Amino acid sequence: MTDKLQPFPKNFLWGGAIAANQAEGGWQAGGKGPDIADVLPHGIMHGPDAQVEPGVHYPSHEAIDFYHRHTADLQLMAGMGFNAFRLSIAWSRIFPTGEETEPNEAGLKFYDDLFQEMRSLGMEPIVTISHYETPLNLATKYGGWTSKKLIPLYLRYAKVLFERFGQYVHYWLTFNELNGVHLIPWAAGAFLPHGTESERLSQIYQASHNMFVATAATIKMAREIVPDAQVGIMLTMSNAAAYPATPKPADVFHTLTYQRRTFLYGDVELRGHYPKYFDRIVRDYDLHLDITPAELQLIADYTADYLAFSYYRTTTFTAGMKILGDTGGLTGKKNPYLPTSAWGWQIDPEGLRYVLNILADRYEKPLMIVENGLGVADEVGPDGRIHDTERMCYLVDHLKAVQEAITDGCDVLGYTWWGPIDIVSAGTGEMKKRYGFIYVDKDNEGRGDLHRRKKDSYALYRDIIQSNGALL
Ligand code: BGP
Repeated sequence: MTDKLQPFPKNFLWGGAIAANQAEGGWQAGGKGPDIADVLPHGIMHGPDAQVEPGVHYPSHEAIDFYHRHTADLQLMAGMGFNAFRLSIAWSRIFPTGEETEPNEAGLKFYDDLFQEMRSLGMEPIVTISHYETPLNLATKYGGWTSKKLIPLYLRYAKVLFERFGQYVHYWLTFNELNGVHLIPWAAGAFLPHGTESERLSQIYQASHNMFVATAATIKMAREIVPDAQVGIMLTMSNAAAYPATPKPADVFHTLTYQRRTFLYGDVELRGHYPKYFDRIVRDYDLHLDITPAELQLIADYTADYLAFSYYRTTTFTAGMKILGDTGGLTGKKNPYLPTSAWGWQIDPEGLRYVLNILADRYEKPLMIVENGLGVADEVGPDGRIHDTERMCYLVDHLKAVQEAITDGCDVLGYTWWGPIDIVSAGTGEMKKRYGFIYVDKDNEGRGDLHRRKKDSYALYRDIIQSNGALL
Protein backbone atom coordinates (compact mmCIF):
# COMPACT_ATOMS: atom_id res chain seq x y z
CA MET A 1 0.00 0.00 0.00
CA THR A 2 1.32 3.46 -0.83
CA ASP A 3 0.32 6.32 1.36
CA LYS A 4 0.39 9.08 -1.20
CA LEU A 5 -1.80 12.10 -0.63
CA GLN A 6 -3.63 13.69 -3.53
CA PRO A 7 -2.92 17.41 -4.02
CA PHE A 8 -5.63 19.97 -3.38
CA PRO A 9 -7.59 20.58 -6.59
CA LYS A 10 -6.20 23.36 -8.84
CA ASN A 11 -9.21 25.63 -8.46
CA PHE A 12 -9.63 24.99 -4.72
CA LEU A 13 -11.25 27.94 -2.93
CA TRP A 14 -9.01 29.23 -0.14
CA GLY A 15 -10.22 31.97 2.13
CA GLY A 16 -12.04 33.05 5.24
CA ALA A 17 -15.58 33.67 6.46
CA ILE A 18 -17.38 36.30 8.49
CA ALA A 19 -20.98 37.27 9.21
CA ALA A 20 -22.41 40.78 8.90
CA ASN A 21 -23.63 41.04 12.49
CA GLN A 22 -20.29 39.93 13.94
CA ALA A 23 -18.12 42.20 11.80
CA GLU A 24 -19.87 45.16 10.22
CA GLY A 25 -21.14 47.27 13.10
CA GLY A 26 -22.93 50.34 11.74
CA TRP A 27 -26.12 48.84 13.07
CA GLN A 28 -28.20 51.87 12.12
CA ALA A 29 -26.00 53.18 9.31
CA GLY A 30 -27.44 53.72 5.84
CA GLY A 31 -31.01 53.08 7.02
CA LYS A 32 -30.37 49.61 8.48
CA GLY A 33 -33.13 48.33 10.72
CA PRO A 34 -32.54 46.39 13.96
CA ASP A 35 -32.04 42.65 13.64
CA ILE A 36 -32.12 39.79 16.12
CA ALA A 37 -28.36 40.08 16.80
CA ASP A 38 -28.72 43.72 17.79
CA VAL A 39 -30.58 42.82 21.01
CA LEU A 40 -27.99 40.33 22.26
CA PRO A 41 -25.67 41.86 24.86
CA HIS A 42 -24.00 38.52 25.64
CA GLY A 43 -24.34 36.49 22.48
CA ILE A 44 -26.80 33.85 21.42
CA MET A 45 -26.10 31.42 24.26
CA HIS A 46 -27.69 33.92 26.65
CA GLY A 47 -30.67 34.95 24.58
CA PRO A 48 -32.13 38.33 23.72
CA ASP A 49 -32.71 41.29 25.89
CA ALA A 50 -35.96 42.27 24.15
CA GLN A 51 -35.39 46.02 24.56
CA VAL A 52 -32.27 47.81 23.42
CA GLU A 53 -31.36 49.59 26.64
CA PRO A 54 -29.22 52.71 26.79
CA GLY A 55 -25.84 52.10 28.38
CA VAL A 56 -25.81 48.36 27.72
CA HIS A 57 -23.01 47.19 25.44
CA TYR A 58 -24.40 45.41 22.41
CA PRO A 59 -21.41 43.95 20.56
CA SER A 60 -23.06 43.89 17.14
CA HIS A 61 -23.63 47.65 17.17
CA GLU A 62 -20.04 48.54 16.37
CA ALA A 63 -18.45 45.09 16.03
CA ILE A 64 -15.08 45.65 14.29
CA ASP A 65 -16.49 48.39 12.07
CA PHE A 66 -16.04 46.37 8.89
CA TYR A 67 -18.82 48.62 7.57
CA HIS A 68 -16.35 51.50 7.28
CA ARG A 69 -13.07 49.58 7.09
CA HIS A 70 -13.82 46.88 4.53
CA THR A 71 -11.51 48.23 1.85
CA ALA A 72 -8.40 47.95 4.03
CA ASP A 73 -9.61 44.68 5.60
CA LEU A 74 -10.15 43.03 2.23
CA GLN A 75 -6.67 44.09 1.20
CA LEU A 76 -5.30 42.34 4.27
CA MET A 77 -7.19 39.19 3.21
CA ALA A 78 -5.81 39.55 -0.30
CA GLY A 79 -2.36 39.71 1.27
CA MET A 80 -2.89 36.11 2.39
CA GLY A 81 -3.80 35.17 -1.17
CA PHE A 82 -7.51 34.56 -0.58
CA ASN A 83 -9.31 33.59 -3.76
CA ALA A 84 -12.60 33.33 -1.86
CA PHE A 85 -14.31 35.17 0.94
CA ARG A 86 -17.55 34.22 2.65
CA LEU A 87 -19.74 36.90 4.12
CA SER A 88 -23.40 37.41 4.87
CA ILE A 89 -25.74 40.17 3.80
CA ALA A 90 -27.58 41.84 6.67
CA TRP A 91 -31.22 41.37 5.65
CA SER A 92 -32.25 44.50 7.57
CA ARG A 93 -29.86 46.66 5.53
CA ILE A 94 -31.88 45.73 2.47
CA PHE A 95 -35.34 45.51 4.08
CA PRO A 96 -35.12 47.31 7.46
CA THR A 97 -38.27 45.70 8.92
CA GLY A 98 -38.33 42.80 6.48
CA GLU A 99 -41.70 43.97 5.20
CA GLU A 100 -41.02 46.97 2.94
CA THR A 101 -42.07 46.57 -0.67
CA GLU A 102 -38.99 48.38 -2.00
CA PRO A 103 -35.39 47.63 -0.97
CA ASN A 104 -33.16 50.17 0.74
CA GLU A 105 -30.76 51.52 -1.90
CA ALA A 106 -28.07 52.53 0.62
CA GLY A 107 -27.87 48.95 1.84
CA LEU A 108 -27.62 47.58 -1.69
CA LYS A 109 -24.93 50.09 -2.56
CA PHE A 110 -22.83 48.98 0.42
CA TYR A 111 -22.71 45.38 -0.82
CA ASP A 112 -22.29 46.47 -4.42
CA ASP A 113 -19.09 48.25 -3.44
CA LEU A 114 -17.97 45.28 -1.37
CA PHE A 115 -18.46 42.76 -4.17
CA GLN A 116 -16.70 44.98 -6.67
CA GLU A 117 -13.74 45.29 -4.33
CA MET A 118 -13.65 41.55 -3.80
CA ARG A 119 -13.79 40.86 -7.52
CA SER A 120 -11.01 43.35 -8.21
CA LEU A 121 -8.89 41.53 -5.61
CA GLY A 122 -9.58 38.19 -7.29
CA MET A 123 -11.88 36.86 -4.59
CA GLU A 124 -14.90 34.69 -5.23
CA PRO A 125 -17.71 35.84 -2.93
CA ILE A 126 -19.56 33.10 -1.05
CA VAL A 127 -22.71 34.73 0.23
CA THR A 128 -24.93 33.66 3.12
CA ILE A 129 -28.36 35.18 2.57
CA SER A 130 -29.32 34.90 6.24
CA HIS A 131 -26.74 34.42 9.00
CA TYR A 132 -28.38 34.82 12.43
CA GLU A 133 -29.59 38.31 11.53
CA THR A 134 -33.30 38.18 10.67
CA PRO A 135 -34.93 41.64 10.95
CA LEU A 136 -36.09 42.02 14.57
CA ASN A 137 -39.58 43.02 13.45
CA LEU A 138 -40.11 39.58 11.91
CA ALA A 139 -39.18 37.92 15.20
CA THR A 140 -41.39 40.05 17.43
CA LYS A 141 -44.37 40.35 15.07
CA TYR A 142 -44.59 36.81 13.65
CA GLY A 143 -42.51 34.58 15.93
CA GLY A 144 -39.78 34.31 13.30
CA TRP A 145 -39.56 31.18 11.20
CA THR A 146 -42.31 29.39 13.11
CA SER A 147 -44.57 31.46 10.83
CA LYS A 148 -45.01 30.78 7.12
CA LYS A 149 -45.41 34.53 6.64
CA LEU A 150 -41.61 34.74 6.52
CA ILE A 151 -41.35 32.61 3.38
CA PRO A 152 -42.57 35.21 0.84
CA LEU A 153 -40.71 37.98 2.68
CA TYR A 154 -37.46 36.00 2.47
CA LEU A 155 -38.10 35.29 -1.20
CA ARG A 156 -38.63 38.95 -1.96
CA TYR A 157 -35.30 39.68 -0.28
CA ALA A 158 -33.48 36.85 -2.08
CA LYS A 159 -34.91 37.98 -5.42
CA VAL A 160 -33.45 41.46 -4.94
CA LEU A 161 -30.07 39.91 -4.13
CA PHE A 162 -30.04 37.65 -7.17
CA GLU A 163 -31.05 40.49 -9.50
CA ARG A 164 -28.60 42.96 -8.10
CA PHE A 165 -25.60 40.80 -7.20
CA GLY A 166 -25.99 37.82 -9.50
CA GLN A 167 -23.30 39.31 -11.75
CA TYR A 168 -20.72 39.07 -8.93
CA VAL A 169 -21.82 36.11 -6.88
CA HIS A 170 -21.70 32.51 -8.02
CA TYR A 171 -21.93 30.70 -4.64
CA TRP A 172 -24.95 31.32 -2.44
CA LEU A 173 -26.03 29.79 0.87
CA THR A 174 -29.63 30.14 2.01
CA PHE A 175 -29.29 30.01 5.82
CA ASN A 176 -26.34 29.76 8.16
CA GLU A 177 -26.47 26.51 10.17
CA LEU A 178 -30.13 25.75 9.54
CA ASN A 179 -29.93 22.83 11.96
CA GLY A 180 -28.95 25.32 14.66
CA VAL A 181 -32.69 25.84 15.10
CA HIS A 182 -32.50 23.08 17.76
CA LEU A 183 -29.73 24.53 19.86
CA ILE A 184 -29.99 28.24 19.28
CA PRO A 185 -33.52 28.88 17.98
CA TRP A 186 -33.35 32.66 18.47
CA ALA A 187 -30.30 33.00 16.24
CA ALA A 188 -31.10 30.37 13.62
CA GLY A 189 -34.89 30.71 13.51
CA ALA A 190 -35.68 34.10 15.12
CA PHE A 191 -38.00 32.67 17.81
CA LEU A 192 -37.93 31.44 21.40
CA PRO A 193 -39.63 28.06 21.89
CA HIS A 194 -42.26 27.93 24.62
CA GLY A 195 -44.79 25.56 26.17
CA THR A 196 -44.53 21.82 26.69
CA GLU A 197 -41.75 19.70 25.20
CA SER A 198 -44.11 18.63 22.43
CA GLU A 199 -45.05 22.25 21.70
CA ARG A 200 -41.45 23.43 21.77
CA LEU A 201 -40.32 20.70 19.44
CA SER A 202 -43.28 21.32 17.14
CA GLN A 203 -42.17 24.95 16.88
CA ILE A 204 -38.59 23.88 16.16
CA TYR A 205 -39.58 21.44 13.41
CA GLN A 206 -42.18 23.80 11.97
CA ALA A 207 -39.56 26.54 11.73
CA SER A 208 -37.14 24.06 10.12
CA HIS A 209 -39.79 23.01 7.64
CA ASN A 210 -40.62 26.60 6.73
CA MET A 211 -36.92 27.21 6.11
CA PHE A 212 -36.74 24.07 3.92
CA VAL A 213 -39.59 25.47 1.85
CA ALA A 214 -37.89 28.87 1.64
CA THR A 215 -34.66 27.15 0.57
CA ALA A 216 -36.36 25.11 -2.17
CA ALA A 217 -38.25 28.15 -3.45
CA THR A 218 -35.03 30.16 -3.46
CA ILE A 219 -33.27 27.49 -5.50
CA LYS A 220 -36.16 27.51 -7.96
CA MET A 221 -35.91 31.29 -8.25
CA ALA A 222 -32.12 31.24 -8.64
CA ARG A 223 -32.42 28.78 -11.54
CA GLU A 224 -34.67 31.32 -13.29
CA ILE A 225 -32.82 34.55 -12.48
CA VAL A 226 -29.18 33.45 -12.26
CA PRO A 227 -29.03 30.03 -13.94
CA ASP A 228 -25.26 29.64 -13.44
CA ALA A 229 -25.42 30.23 -9.70
CA GLN A 230 -24.79 27.45 -7.23
CA VAL A 231 -27.15 27.50 -4.27
CA GLY A 232 -26.05 25.50 -1.29
CA ILE A 233 -27.24 24.78 2.20
CA MET A 234 -25.12 25.34 5.30
CA LEU A 235 -25.29 23.13 8.38
CA THR A 236 -23.29 22.85 11.56
CA MET A 237 -21.50 19.53 11.62
CA SER A 238 -20.18 19.87 15.13
CA ASN A 239 -23.45 18.01 15.86
CA ALA A 240 -23.03 15.16 13.43
CA ALA A 241 -19.50 14.49 14.54
CA ALA A 242 -20.53 12.34 17.49
CA TYR A 243 -18.80 9.22 18.76
CA PRO A 244 -20.24 6.52 21.01
CA ALA A 245 -18.48 6.68 24.37
CA THR A 246 -18.20 2.85 24.45
CA PRO A 247 -18.82 -0.05 22.02
CA LYS A 248 -21.97 -0.86 24.01
CA PRO A 249 -24.68 -1.28 21.34
CA ALA A 250 -27.07 1.05 23.19
CA ASP A 251 -24.42 3.79 23.18
CA VAL A 252 -23.79 3.25 19.48
CA PHE A 253 -27.46 3.45 18.56
CA HIS A 254 -28.06 6.47 20.75
CA THR A 255 -25.20 8.21 18.96
CA LEU A 256 -26.80 7.45 15.62
CA THR A 257 -30.06 8.92 16.89
CA TYR A 258 -28.17 12.04 17.85
CA GLN A 259 -26.44 12.25 14.47
CA ARG A 260 -29.76 11.95 12.72
CA ARG A 261 -30.86 15.15 14.33
CA THR A 262 -28.33 16.79 12.00
CA PHE A 263 -28.66 14.41 9.05
CA LEU A 264 -32.37 15.18 8.85
CA TYR A 265 -31.50 18.61 7.49
CA GLY A 266 -29.19 17.35 4.79
CA ASP A 267 -31.54 14.48 3.99
CA VAL A 268 -34.45 16.82 3.29
CA GLU A 269 -32.50 19.47 1.42
CA LEU A 270 -30.16 17.26 -0.59
CA ARG A 271 -32.18 14.08 -1.07
CA GLY A 272 -35.42 16.00 -1.41
CA HIS A 273 -37.63 14.20 1.10
CA TYR A 274 -38.15 13.63 4.80
CA PRO A 275 -36.43 10.39 5.85
CA LYS A 276 -38.43 7.55 7.43
CA TYR A 277 -36.85 8.03 10.85
CA PHE A 278 -38.58 11.41 11.02
CA ASP A 279 -41.97 9.65 11.29
CA ARG A 280 -40.87 8.20 14.59
CA ILE A 281 -39.75 11.58 15.90
CA VAL A 282 -43.20 12.96 15.01
CA ARG A 283 -44.93 10.09 16.85
CA ASP A 284 -42.63 9.96 19.89
CA TYR A 285 -42.89 13.66 20.59
CA ASP A 286 -46.48 14.09 19.38
CA LEU A 287 -45.49 16.82 16.96
CA HIS A 288 -48.13 18.93 15.25
CA LEU A 289 -46.82 20.25 11.97
CA ASP A 290 -48.30 22.07 9.02
CA ILE A 291 -46.64 20.41 6.01
CA THR A 292 -48.52 20.44 2.70
CA PRO A 293 -48.15 18.11 -0.32
CA ALA A 294 -47.31 21.12 -2.53
CA GLU A 295 -44.44 22.05 -0.19
CA LEU A 296 -43.12 18.50 -0.23
CA GLN A 297 -43.20 18.54 -4.01
CA LEU A 298 -41.25 21.78 -4.11
CA ILE A 299 -38.64 20.32 -1.73
CA ALA A 300 -38.38 17.22 -3.94
CA ASP A 301 -38.00 19.27 -7.13
CA TYR A 302 -35.40 21.74 -5.91
CA THR A 303 -32.56 20.23 -3.94
CA ALA A 304 -29.38 22.11 -3.09
CA ASP A 305 -26.35 22.14 -5.39
CA TYR A 306 -23.77 21.67 -2.66
CA LEU A 307 -23.43 21.17 1.06
CA ALA A 308 -21.48 23.73 3.04
CA PHE A 309 -20.83 23.24 6.72
CA SER A 310 -19.13 24.51 9.82
CA TYR A 311 -16.87 22.22 11.80
CA TYR A 312 -15.17 23.08 15.06
CA ARG A 313 -15.28 20.05 17.33
CA THR A 314 -16.75 16.65 18.06
CA THR A 315 -18.76 15.23 20.91
CA THR A 316 -19.26 11.86 22.62
CA PHE A 317 -22.48 10.06 23.55
CA THR A 318 -23.82 7.36 25.85
CA ALA A 319 -27.27 5.84 25.95
CA GLY A 320 -29.87 7.93 27.71
CA MET A 321 -28.20 11.31 27.17
CA LYS A 322 -30.57 14.08 26.19
CA ILE A 323 -30.87 14.43 22.45
CA LEU A 324 -33.62 16.82 21.55
CA GLY A 325 -32.78 19.78 23.76
CA ASP A 326 -33.99 23.13 22.54
CA THR A 327 -31.28 25.38 23.97
CA GLY A 328 -27.96 25.29 25.69
CA GLY A 329 -25.28 24.34 23.19
CA LEU A 330 -23.85 21.01 22.36
CA THR A 331 -24.78 18.16 24.66
CA GLY A 332 -22.42 15.20 25.07
CA LYS A 333 -19.53 13.90 27.13
CA LYS A 334 -15.89 14.83 27.18
CA ASN A 335 -13.77 12.62 24.95
CA PRO A 336 -10.67 11.55 26.94
CA TYR A 337 -8.59 11.26 23.77
CA LEU A 338 -8.99 14.88 22.72
CA PRO A 339 -7.57 18.19 23.93
CA THR A 340 -9.97 21.06 24.53
CA SER A 341 -9.83 24.75 23.71
CA ALA A 342 -10.04 27.43 26.40
CA TRP A 343 -13.77 27.53 25.69
CA GLY A 344 -14.14 23.79 26.23
CA TRP A 345 -14.42 22.83 22.57
CA GLN A 346 -12.77 19.48 21.82
CA ILE A 347 -10.13 19.76 19.13
CA ASP A 348 -10.39 16.91 16.66
CA PRO A 349 -8.84 17.18 13.17
CA GLU A 350 -9.55 13.51 12.39
CA GLY A 351 -13.19 14.24 13.11
CA LEU A 352 -13.17 16.57 10.11
CA ARG A 353 -11.98 13.76 7.85
CA TYR A 354 -14.67 11.54 9.37
CA VAL A 355 -17.42 14.10 8.76
CA LEU A 356 -16.30 14.79 5.18
CA ASN A 357 -16.38 11.08 4.42
CA ILE A 358 -19.79 10.53 5.98
CA LEU A 359 -21.26 13.43 4.04
CA ALA A 360 -19.61 12.40 0.77
CA ASP A 361 -20.98 8.87 1.12
CA ARG A 362 -24.43 9.97 2.16
CA TYR A 363 -25.10 12.75 -0.35
CA GLU A 364 -22.63 12.43 -3.26
CA LYS A 365 -22.68 16.21 -3.67
CA PRO A 366 -19.81 18.72 -3.57
CA LEU A 367 -18.83 19.78 -0.05
CA MET A 368 -17.48 23.07 1.20
CA ILE A 369 -15.97 23.74 4.62
CA VAL A 370 -17.15 27.27 5.22
CA GLU A 371 -16.26 27.51 8.91
CA ASN A 372 -13.41 25.98 10.85
CA GLY A 373 -11.28 27.73 13.40
CA LEU A 374 -10.04 28.08 16.94
CA GLY A 375 -11.07 30.72 19.47
CA VAL A 376 -8.13 31.83 21.63
CA ALA A 377 -7.72 34.78 24.01
CA ASP A 378 -4.72 36.11 22.07
CA GLU A 379 -2.68 38.91 23.56
CA VAL A 380 -0.14 41.22 22.05
CA GLY A 381 3.26 40.22 23.48
CA PRO A 382 6.00 42.53 24.77
CA ASP A 383 7.59 42.33 21.30
CA GLY A 384 4.43 43.82 19.83
CA ARG A 385 3.59 40.55 18.08
CA ILE A 386 0.95 37.84 18.56
CA HIS A 387 2.44 34.36 18.66
CA ASP A 388 -0.65 32.22 18.06
CA THR A 389 1.05 28.84 17.86
CA GLU A 390 -2.04 26.93 19.00
CA ARG A 391 -4.05 28.35 16.12
CA MET A 392 -1.26 27.52 13.65
CA CYS A 393 -1.27 23.88 14.77
CA TYR A 394 -5.06 23.73 14.55
CA LEU A 395 -4.96 25.13 11.02
CA VAL A 396 -2.30 22.75 9.76
CA ASP A 397 -3.84 19.67 11.41
CA HIS A 398 -7.31 20.40 10.04
CA LEU A 399 -6.04 21.11 6.55
CA LYS A 400 -4.08 17.85 6.59
CA ALA A 401 -7.35 16.12 7.48
CA VAL A 402 -9.03 17.84 4.53
CA GLN A 403 -6.28 16.58 2.25
CA GLU A 404 -6.75 13.06 3.60
CA ALA A 405 -10.46 13.34 2.85
CA ILE A 406 -9.74 14.56 -0.68
CA THR A 407 -7.47 11.53 -1.08
CA ASP A 408 -10.31 9.36 0.26
CA GLY A 409 -12.35 10.60 -2.69
CA CYS A 410 -14.37 13.44 -1.16
CA ASP A 411 -15.28 16.26 -3.55
CA VAL A 412 -14.25 19.34 -1.56
CA LEU A 413 -14.74 22.73 -3.23
CA GLY A 414 -13.05 24.95 -0.70
CA TYR A 415 -12.10 25.93 2.80
CA THR A 416 -12.90 29.25 4.44
CA TRP A 417 -11.42 29.73 7.90
CA TRP A 418 -13.84 31.21 10.41
CA GLY A 419 -13.00 34.75 11.41
CA PRO A 420 -9.73 35.40 9.52
CA ILE A 421 -9.87 38.76 11.28
CA ASP A 422 -10.96 38.89 14.95
CA ILE A 423 -14.72 39.47 15.17
CA VAL A 424 -17.41 39.32 17.84
CA SER A 425 -18.18 35.81 19.11
CA ALA A 426 -21.66 34.68 18.11
CA GLY A 427 -22.04 32.48 21.15
CA THR A 428 -20.90 34.81 23.90
CA GLY A 429 -20.70 38.28 22.35
CA GLU A 430 -17.06 38.47 23.43
CA MET A 431 -14.19 40.00 21.51
CA LYS A 432 -11.79 38.01 23.65
CA LYS A 433 -12.67 34.79 21.84
CA ARG A 434 -10.48 35.51 18.83
CA TYR A 435 -10.22 33.42 15.66
CA GLY A 436 -8.27 35.79 13.47
CA PHE A 437 -5.01 35.72 11.60
CA ILE A 438 -5.42 39.46 12.05
CA TYR A 439 -5.76 40.94 15.52
CA VAL A 440 -8.24 43.75 16.18
CA ASP A 441 -7.65 46.08 19.10
CA LYS A 442 -10.94 45.90 20.95
CA ASP A 443 -11.95 44.26 24.22
CA ASN A 444 -15.13 42.73 25.63
CA GLU A 445 -16.42 46.08 26.84
CA GLY A 446 -15.90 47.71 23.47
CA ARG A 447 -12.67 49.56 24.37
CA GLY A 448 -9.77 49.79 21.92
CA ASP A 449 -8.90 51.72 18.79
CA LEU A 450 -9.79 48.91 16.36
CA HIS A 451 -6.24 48.90 14.98
CA ARG A 452 -5.47 45.79 12.88
CA ARG A 453 -2.27 43.78 13.38
CA LYS A 454 -1.05 40.58 11.70
CA LYS A 455 -0.56 37.55 13.97
CA ASP A 456 2.09 34.90 13.29
CA SER A 457 -0.56 32.69 11.68
CA TYR A 458 -1.07 35.27 8.93
CA ALA A 459 2.17 34.35 7.16
CA LEU A 460 1.56 30.64 7.67
CA TYR A 461 -1.86 30.68 6.02
CA ARG A 462 -0.47 32.85 3.22
CA ASP A 463 2.30 30.33 2.55
CA ILE A 464 -0.09 27.39 2.63
CA ILE A 465 -2.39 29.09 0.15
CA GLN A 466 0.49 30.13 -2.07
CA SER A 467 1.61 26.52 -2.32
CA ASN A 468 -2.00 25.35 -2.85
CA GLY A 469 -1.57 23.19 0.23
CA ALA A 470 1.69 21.53 -0.85
CA LEU A 471 3.44 23.07 2.16
CA LEU A 472 1.36 21.07 4.66
C1 BGP B 1 -20.90 29.16 14.20
C2 BGP B 1 -21.54 30.39 13.65
C3 BGP B 1 -20.65 31.59 13.58
C4 BGP B 1 -19.59 31.60 14.62
C5 BGP B 1 -18.97 30.30 14.98
C6 BGP B 1 -18.05 30.32 16.16
O1 BGP B 1 -21.83 28.38 14.83
O2 BGP B 1 -22.04 30.17 12.35
O3 BGP B 1 -21.43 32.72 13.42
O4 BGP B 1 -19.36 32.70 15.32
O5 BGP B 1 -19.94 29.34 15.18
O6 BGP B 1 -18.78 30.45 17.34
P1 BGP B 1 -18.43 31.50 18.45
O7 BGP B 1 -18.41 32.82 17.79
O8 BGP B 1 -19.52 31.40 19.47
O9 BGP B 1 -17.11 31.08 18.98
